[in-house]
Amino acid sequence: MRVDVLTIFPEYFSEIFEFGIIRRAKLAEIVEINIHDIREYAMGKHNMVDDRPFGGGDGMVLKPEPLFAAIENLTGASLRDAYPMGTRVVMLTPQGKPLKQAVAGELATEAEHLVLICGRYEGVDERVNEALVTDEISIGDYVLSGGEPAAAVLIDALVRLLPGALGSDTSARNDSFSDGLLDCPHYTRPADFRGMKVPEVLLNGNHAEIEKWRSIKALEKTRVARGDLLTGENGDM
Ligand code: 6GU
Repeated sequence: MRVDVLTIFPEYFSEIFEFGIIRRAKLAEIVEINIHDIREYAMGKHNMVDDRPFGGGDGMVLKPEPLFAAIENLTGASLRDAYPMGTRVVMLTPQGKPLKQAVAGELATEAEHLVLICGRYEGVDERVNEALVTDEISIGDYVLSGGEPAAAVLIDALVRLLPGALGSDTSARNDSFSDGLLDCPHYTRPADFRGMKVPEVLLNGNHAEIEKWRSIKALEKTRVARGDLLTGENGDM
């Protein structure tokens, strides 16, 4: 998968993809991540990327021209219907569809080339969404000052789902949310730490018993922390 990130703060990403699974996936050429400064596509001697909102109001709005130029350069098209197959242009915005494991799974499977636009809190000219953006995504019901942390979250969630990115292919299947439940608790040595003991069932080597215990604990955790996942009160889990 190729990922291009468009941002006005490229330095934000200088080290964030240099650790753990993402770093390994890059080295194994499972994913290529390129960071682009929107300002490099800005016109005029002042390289203006934002301007005051029509109709008045606070804050600045990202101008359409630099984003159209950047997307045209990265995808070869400036209309979303003309992108090559497997190209998705994602706007990170609190107005987007909530990111869920199923959304990450769909993107990881379908997208070969992903262009991520980091929006600003104040906004992006709506013509970018109308003409260029295939998916608007939010990472949760809270406001960030920009889409950069959200882009990093989305990339992390996607890369670990790409074939070969994880050590064993069972690890992603057992994650929280992959079956609509939170993950079960985990323990490692020592079996007795300051009098706090690891549950006996995990020590006896009975794998059927262990799986049963894990299912029960996952369900228990889910009921306590995220009852909405069980009642279907939550949208698309
Ligand atoms: Cl994607 N962007 C911003 N600015 N705030 C957010 C968000 C994105 N997702 C949740 N809050």
